[in-house]
Amino acid sequence: MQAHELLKQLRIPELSEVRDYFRSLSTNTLLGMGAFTAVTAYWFATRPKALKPPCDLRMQSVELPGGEFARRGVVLNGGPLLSHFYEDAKTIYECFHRGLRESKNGPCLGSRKPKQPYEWLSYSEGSNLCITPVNAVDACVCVWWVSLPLQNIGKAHRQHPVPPQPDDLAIICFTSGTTGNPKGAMLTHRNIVSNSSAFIYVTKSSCPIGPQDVHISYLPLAHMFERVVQGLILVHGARIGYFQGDIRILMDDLTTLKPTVFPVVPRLLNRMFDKIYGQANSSLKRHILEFAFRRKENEMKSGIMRRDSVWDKIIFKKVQASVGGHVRMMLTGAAPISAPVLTFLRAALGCQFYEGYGQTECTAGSTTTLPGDWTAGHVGAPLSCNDIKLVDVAEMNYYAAKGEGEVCVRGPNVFKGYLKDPEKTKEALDEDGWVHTGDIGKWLPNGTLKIVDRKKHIFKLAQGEYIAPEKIENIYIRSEAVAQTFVHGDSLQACLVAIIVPDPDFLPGWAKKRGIEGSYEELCKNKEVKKAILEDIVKLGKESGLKSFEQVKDIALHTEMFSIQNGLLTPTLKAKRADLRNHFRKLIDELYSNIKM
Ligand SMILES: *[C@@H]1O[C@H](CO)[C@@H](O)[C@H](O)[C@H]1NC(C)=O
Ligand SMILES: *[C@@H]1O[C@H](CO)[C@@H](O)[C@H](O)[C@H]1NC(C)=O
Ligand SMILES: CC(=O)N[C@H]1CO[C@H](CO)[C@@H](O)[C@@H]1O
Repeated sequence: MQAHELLKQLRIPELSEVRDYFRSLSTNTLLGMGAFTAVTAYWFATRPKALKPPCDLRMQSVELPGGEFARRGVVLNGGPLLSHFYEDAKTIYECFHRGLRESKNGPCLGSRKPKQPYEWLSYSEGSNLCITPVNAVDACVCVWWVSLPLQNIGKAHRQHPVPPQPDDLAIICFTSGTTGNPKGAMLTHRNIVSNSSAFIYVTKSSCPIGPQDVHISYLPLAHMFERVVQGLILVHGARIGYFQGDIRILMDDLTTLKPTVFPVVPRLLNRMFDKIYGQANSSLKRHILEFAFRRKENEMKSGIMRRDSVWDKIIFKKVQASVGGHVRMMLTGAAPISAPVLTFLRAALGCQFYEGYGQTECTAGSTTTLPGDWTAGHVGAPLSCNDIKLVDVAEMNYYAAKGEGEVCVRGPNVFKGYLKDPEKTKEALDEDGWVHTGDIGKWLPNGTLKIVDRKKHIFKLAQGEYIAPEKIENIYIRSEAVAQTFVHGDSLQACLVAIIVPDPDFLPGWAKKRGIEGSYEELCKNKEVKKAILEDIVKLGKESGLKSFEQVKDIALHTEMFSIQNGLLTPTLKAKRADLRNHFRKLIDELYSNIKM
């Protein structure tokens, strides 16, 4: 995803701005206490109270009886799983009508032309649009709102819709998975409403959504994540503003729309992080940035989240302005985010920033971090619409009895199966209604879940070591020079290699610091650049605890991004590993033959 426009304006203040701030303090204060102490004292004096969390954060989930080691969110207080939050909103259709009443038929859907303000359709105008089966996005055929037997999809827009029931089909979301043919996951109204409701349930007191809220919609609708957030917005009568369709000018849409709700994906967050750090390019600036971050991090540890501290005023204001200045709630999901990046951006953006975990088969979400828990490195507690259990994966040495294993999810958000594919359905959904996700999780002592590994994409190297390439890729893409990576190996080879797509926006600056200049294409052909990137990712790998056989021995640089269009990514932006392997067969063979020589 290219978002350099969004990031162009992220910067930390010039020294002169910090100086101006100090100047604004009275001379007595400065002489009496020293500027540094003054700032710290101001921060301390204006420190607000922590948010009241929805449960004791030291124990966020409890084990259920039955000997299966299944766990349920503590927020439910021992009650049953939740399938809706509002009595009058049990289907998406009803959610929409509730939004209409809540907002008194206020603005609902907005879009804009270049350099123009947003134009809004009201809820009643929007209902004409929404109550038709919507679009085929990226192969994802999505039937929104209406419930009709499938064979009738084509007719649906012409008929007057029949209000659906909770168990009626709402969407068929085609997930191609990372291997094999696309599978159409069948999701009902109850599935979607339960996920939105679970989130409302935990955030209702800390971050209530209302008609004044604005959501920026720019993620592909193929992401159930985006749809579920839209459900959350509509049921409360808030509004949805669409971006202009070009991620490179998302920045402009953000500052025009001034959204309060901003869902994000890790790739965007990594770019923001790199950009902010990249601009703190003198050691003084870096120290100030680190110092401000540490102060805010300490506040977050005691549950405080805000953006009116002195650190926000002098250091982080620009970052916050770059996303419009009004963001109250952010959500990240869809892929793992590194803990240091999430913690830093929580501090910098100062809004309630939740991390969720889930998959299409569970309607996007199965866990979320809780309000007041601003620690990173876990994905939070089970949502109130599902239980979670971990099951043994003996071949990888994970055992449920030790609190580790494959993550399985059961509850009203779990899908009905894949369209016309009983075999695949049986693989994913067992007889007792548990979805087997293929992710490996681990329970932390405070009842939160940490995703540690992936079951499917595992292979053995020639000597028999197990390799989980996605874990390695997630570490390597943290390199500023790297946009995308594909790590390859198989049981015939003794080591790993990777295809790397360098980041077009960052590579030139990164190489320049190492004394190498040239266009993006030239740099990608340059042996020195390749060597420097290899060294950088291996260093990152080492710092992150990769074993030596988990590190790549050689890489090839490739200039074209893996994308949905060229068939190398799924509609939810995951790597299609088998296709990547075939596509890069020749390069991979060359890499191995050079290593052997
Ligand atoms: C540091 O960053 C500023 C912009 O924030 C830029 O103008 C300047 O050239 C950079 N200095 C170095 C040494 O990279
Ligand atoms: C939960 O436990 C993890 C791992 O022990 C820790 O990193 C995190 O800070 C804890 N969260 C809270 C809110 O105590
Ligand atoms: C809107 C909403 O509630 N969506 C949630 C679905 O589940 C994911 C994963 O926990 C959350 O991040 C979403 O917020």
